[in-house]
Amino acid sequence: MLAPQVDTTADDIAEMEVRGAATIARAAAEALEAQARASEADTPAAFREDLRAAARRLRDTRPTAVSLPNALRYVLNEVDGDSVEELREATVEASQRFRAQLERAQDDLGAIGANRLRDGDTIMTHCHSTDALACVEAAVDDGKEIEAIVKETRPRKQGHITARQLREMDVPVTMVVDNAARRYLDDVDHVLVGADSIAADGSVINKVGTSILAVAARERGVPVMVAAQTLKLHPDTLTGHTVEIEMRDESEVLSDEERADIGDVTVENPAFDVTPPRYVDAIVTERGQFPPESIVTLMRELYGEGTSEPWAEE
Ligand code: RUB
Repeated sequence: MLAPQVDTTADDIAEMEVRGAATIARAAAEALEAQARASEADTPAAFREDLRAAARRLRDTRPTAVSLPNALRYVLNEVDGDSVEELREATVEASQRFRAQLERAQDDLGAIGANRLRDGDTIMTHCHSTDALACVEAAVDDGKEIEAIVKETRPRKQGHITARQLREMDVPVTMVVDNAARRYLDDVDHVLVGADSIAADGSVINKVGTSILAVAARERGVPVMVAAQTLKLHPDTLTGHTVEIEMRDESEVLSDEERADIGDVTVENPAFDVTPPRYVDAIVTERGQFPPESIVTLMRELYGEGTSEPWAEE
């Protein structure tokens, strides 16, 4: 039986009430803990099946951010024990350990990323990334003056969240519409974005619009820095799989009223895009910063040659 918190969390992720790769991972791990606590299974096999079913429900919400399956895998692979009570305890502990690691990784990544930012620098952001903002926060805590040009990020305008959080850090913010980015790149020292997934060849999968920004930044000579904890490394890409790009509802782009006015058009609404490694200067992780082409070494070290699907039905 699925715990109610699993259903609620899955709905929240699907509807983007909970969003952003790291936040989704944390919520998924919390939901597995809730499932373990609520499970009424009376045999270890039934308990494990409950947990797998919960993981499947969470896994099926959004396809692009690999932090979600990586979080589920981390917790499920640590669940060991001979009785339901032992399994329950192991799940709770694994979930809590995962969340503590996530927080530590973001702090460590922030400290490393802050070293790339100098006093007086201006950054340009796209979407909202907690990993990227951890770098700014660490730089500000070091006493550096940082300014930000924040892209609105259509269609969901996650730039507003970024702007609010930067203002909470007292960082001066200039908000621009996405199409104005190139005009302002000359005023910028770094493009700073997060990632939903990093592929084995160093490609960065992030909010749609990242790739066009990175291409424009390269043309203007502005370095592109991607803040992504190792939880964003996509192990399936080691064996040649590509990362699925989520297509979202048309209504995020055109309201019913606008559609009625325009007439019959096809709307495409990809949530993410792929930035090739040649447009990325550095991937900043909690384990150090890497040129994108060398990230595969770290990926192999952390994930081996392939991955399991511990949530699969038996
Ligand atoms: C969010 C997005 C963020 C990454 C990284 O997309 O693309 O840049 O998830 O975020 P959405 P974080 O709003 O569609 O979830 O650094 O917080 O993991």
